[in-house]
Amino acid sequence: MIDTAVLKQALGDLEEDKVEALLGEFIAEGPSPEETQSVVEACQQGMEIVGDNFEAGTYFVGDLMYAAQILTASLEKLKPLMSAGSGQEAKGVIVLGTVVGDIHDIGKNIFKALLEAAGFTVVDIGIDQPATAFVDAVKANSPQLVGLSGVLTLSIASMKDIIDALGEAGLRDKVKVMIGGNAVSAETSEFVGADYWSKNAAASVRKGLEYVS
Ligand code: B12
Repeated sequence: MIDTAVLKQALGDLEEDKVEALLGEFIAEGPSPEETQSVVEACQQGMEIVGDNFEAGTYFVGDLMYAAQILTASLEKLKPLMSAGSGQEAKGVIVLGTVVGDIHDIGKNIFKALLEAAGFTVVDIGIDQPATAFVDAVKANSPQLVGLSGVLTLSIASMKDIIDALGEAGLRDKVKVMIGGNAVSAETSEFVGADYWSKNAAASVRKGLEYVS
């Protein structure tokens, strides 16, 4: 069984070969979706180490980019093992995007992969998306859910603008708004007026299924 603390540190230390070897052994064991989820969480924590080193001035933007590359390659291998639902019949529609000012999309893409595996139709409008793009996508696709992703502190203000704009367009009570990413918390969720917040993609998919059932 994989030692998630070792994996977390290896990612934090940008040891690409070690991460690859650990994941190779883990995948060869035929892990369950739950076991895979704990490995994804360890990767997320490894990225926190990367972020802390960046803040401390020991890592630079190039290191963030390298970490993103290692994480993206790792997640490509883990995604097929992460299924969070039956994935057969259509479950509902969600408009999902990273909010304006923010270009981080690794977490959004994990959430998207899990939503699709659970049977959702995901309208992914991409990164750095303003309120008008969310409003237009909601008008065009009539989703039950809207997902706002953001990891920067400034993303909170963008999330508030987007939710306010949904209100001004008369759409707010037609959708449940979920927010996620490193920047969210109970306080920010209340501030922006979201229905749900989380830093855990699998738990968020379960909540999404609850909303549409
Ligand atoms: C990789 C990375 C990058 C990569 C991003 C590549 C990419 N394609 O995404 C690159 C190099 C491009 C980058 C750029 C920058 N970054 Co950066 N980056 C990171 C890092 C190390 C990891 C982010 C990540 O992928 N985490 C792993 C994923 C899996 O976690 P997650 O996003 O939280 O997603 C999970 C959940 O939250 C949830 N989820 C995600 N979205 C959603 C949505 C919904 C609706 C739901 C329900 C759930 C959900 O599901 C996921 C899985 O469980 C973080 C450090 C950190 N602690 O996050 C810094 C960090 C976010 N970056 C930071 C900074 C400062 C920058 C730059 C400004 C650097 C610069 N000087 O240029 C730029 C910003 C550019 C911009 N305008 O956005 C700071 C932000 C500080 C702040 N408080 O605002 C951080 C926190 C680092 C730090 N500690 O200083 N970065």
